[in-house]
Amino acid sequence: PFLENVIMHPEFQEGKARVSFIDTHPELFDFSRKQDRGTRILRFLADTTVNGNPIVKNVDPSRKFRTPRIPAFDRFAEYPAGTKQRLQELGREGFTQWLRQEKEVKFTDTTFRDAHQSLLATRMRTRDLLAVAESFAKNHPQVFSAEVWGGATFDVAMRFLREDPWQRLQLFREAMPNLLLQMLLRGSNAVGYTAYPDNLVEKFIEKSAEQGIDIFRIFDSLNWLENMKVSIRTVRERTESLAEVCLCYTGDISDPSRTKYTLQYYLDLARQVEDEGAHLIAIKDMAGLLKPYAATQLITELKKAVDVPIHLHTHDSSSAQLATYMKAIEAGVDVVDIAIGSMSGLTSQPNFNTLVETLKTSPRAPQFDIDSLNDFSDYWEVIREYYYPFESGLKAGAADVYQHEIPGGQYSNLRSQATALGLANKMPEIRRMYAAVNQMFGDIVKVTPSSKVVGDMALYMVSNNLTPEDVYERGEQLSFPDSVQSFFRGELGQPVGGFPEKLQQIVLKGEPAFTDRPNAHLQPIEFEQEFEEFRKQFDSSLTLLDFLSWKLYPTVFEEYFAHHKKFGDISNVPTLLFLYGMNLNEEAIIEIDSGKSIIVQLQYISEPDERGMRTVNFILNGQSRSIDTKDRS
Ligand code: 3PY
Ligand code: ZN
Repeated sequence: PFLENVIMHPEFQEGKARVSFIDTHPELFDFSRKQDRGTRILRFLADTTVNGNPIVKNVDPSRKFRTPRIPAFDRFAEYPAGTKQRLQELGREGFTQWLRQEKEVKFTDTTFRDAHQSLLATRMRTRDLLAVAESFAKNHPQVFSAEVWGGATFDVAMRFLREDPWQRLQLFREAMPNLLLQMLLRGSNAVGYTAYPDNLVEKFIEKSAEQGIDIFRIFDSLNWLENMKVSIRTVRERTESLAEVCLCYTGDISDPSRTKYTLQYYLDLARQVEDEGAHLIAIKDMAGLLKPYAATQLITELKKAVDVPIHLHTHDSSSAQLATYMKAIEAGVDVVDIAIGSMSGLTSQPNFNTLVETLKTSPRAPQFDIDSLNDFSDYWEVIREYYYPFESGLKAGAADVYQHEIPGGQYSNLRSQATALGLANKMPEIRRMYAAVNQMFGDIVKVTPSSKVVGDMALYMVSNNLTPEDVYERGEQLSFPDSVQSFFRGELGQPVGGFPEKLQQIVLKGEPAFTDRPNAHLQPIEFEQEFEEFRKQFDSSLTLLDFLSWKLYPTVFEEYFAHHKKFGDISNVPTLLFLYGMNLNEEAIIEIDSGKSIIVQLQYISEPDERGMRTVNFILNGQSRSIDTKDRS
């Protein structure tokens, strides 16, 4: 094993190993750790092959997959300078001034975050995202920013993919040193679904900036500015990054019968957000409700009302949003969010490639190499197929989004929640109930986590055959979902126009509710002491980043940690093996550490014995190895 360690070492392979090499690399003697890693991966492969990956339902064994092609790039070439360097040169104020004066419209690519969150329930693994990150950054340095982190990715990475979310960010930073990296931050809910102590949110922001985030897109799920102030201030004062603050868009400013979220409402909010210190303002149209002519109005008036650049985000659920972008671009929007062709459309962002082509001869046309963009689209088309069990089943844009107002990112999740409750056939009823619940709640802004509250209530009512009248009449006897109770207790903050009092009383049954910031009531974290306790409880090698993961998602982190102990770091197991296990005689090369790989072949699986145990036989680096695995079927 010692010789193997030497030969497999990247310095040795690149011919860089010198006489002192063996002395300066004590890990070469670390045989057991490496073997142990191999064993743990075999354990994972055996378990997944025998029992399937628990995150995958409805496997179609006849599916055929293609091999993805990474668009060509020069691994040894320097990265062309991009917005990252421009921000460093100009500083934050200079940078936003430069942006406002640019004639070309700028593009934020969401392929690495929102697109797969909205199309594939966030299940895309780091490995498949990272495979094209360097190529993308080298081929398309004109991109304004890449959204790579935040939203649901933090939770899903640990909960379902058993990956470390921080590592994903670090890898993106390394692979894209020339582009601004952007994340979605749920204000006082950080990357979670609940309020956290202010000093946890602050530390999270500081560490995220340190690990590579340049733009924090901050929103509050009720558009309650109070909930965003800590985040805005932290980004401004404790980092060099940009605070991009959201106006979440709901309703329809072009419909005079919708009197709650009017043009004036958004202009007032924009001025407040600017006064609070936003470097940029994002219109976060999470459900894709901003219609083309409404975009003309909104962008034109916002450009007059505030001095900061305007960034437009939408979801193409209705399939009308390319038209919205054309109108917004005509009206002077500074940046729009798009996703690579094969990862665009439907509940995801509008199509990057198509927008480049349609703008080609227009005065604000951006300069992108369309052939290369199409190569990236081909890559994603192949990779997307690997994740077919997570598709939402939506086949075309649907105009009923203007009625139900379900965010693109929630759509596919709601369907799987409904399926889990045996309500898969009731999606039309659920969508209609979602709209009815929104009205019962007083017509609220619906985006994570407030959208989850509306979704939970709709599922609860459909599964219990309840109408809104039933809730008002018999509500005292009903016990509502936790998220609904928490919402009415004010734990997400205050909705625009306040809570509907009657329903609040019915849900809370006399319990008191907050009227101020819920975070202010939470005990601050004692970082030094709690971090020490955390290391004692789990492992002394864990870092402050792990501690933050645990503080944000205690149970999810604990499960992730236990999985890691049992199966090791599985982030480099190829995705088809990770999701579907191995076929007999299949061979795979799996990197277990940088530059160190194992070669695994599946040879044989025994019948289960009387305890339900199967023996799974592999060849690992040429040697036979067997793993006993419980068959849980
Ligand atoms: C999230 O919070 O994850 C979102 O994408 C909201 O749109
Ligand atoms: Zn979105």
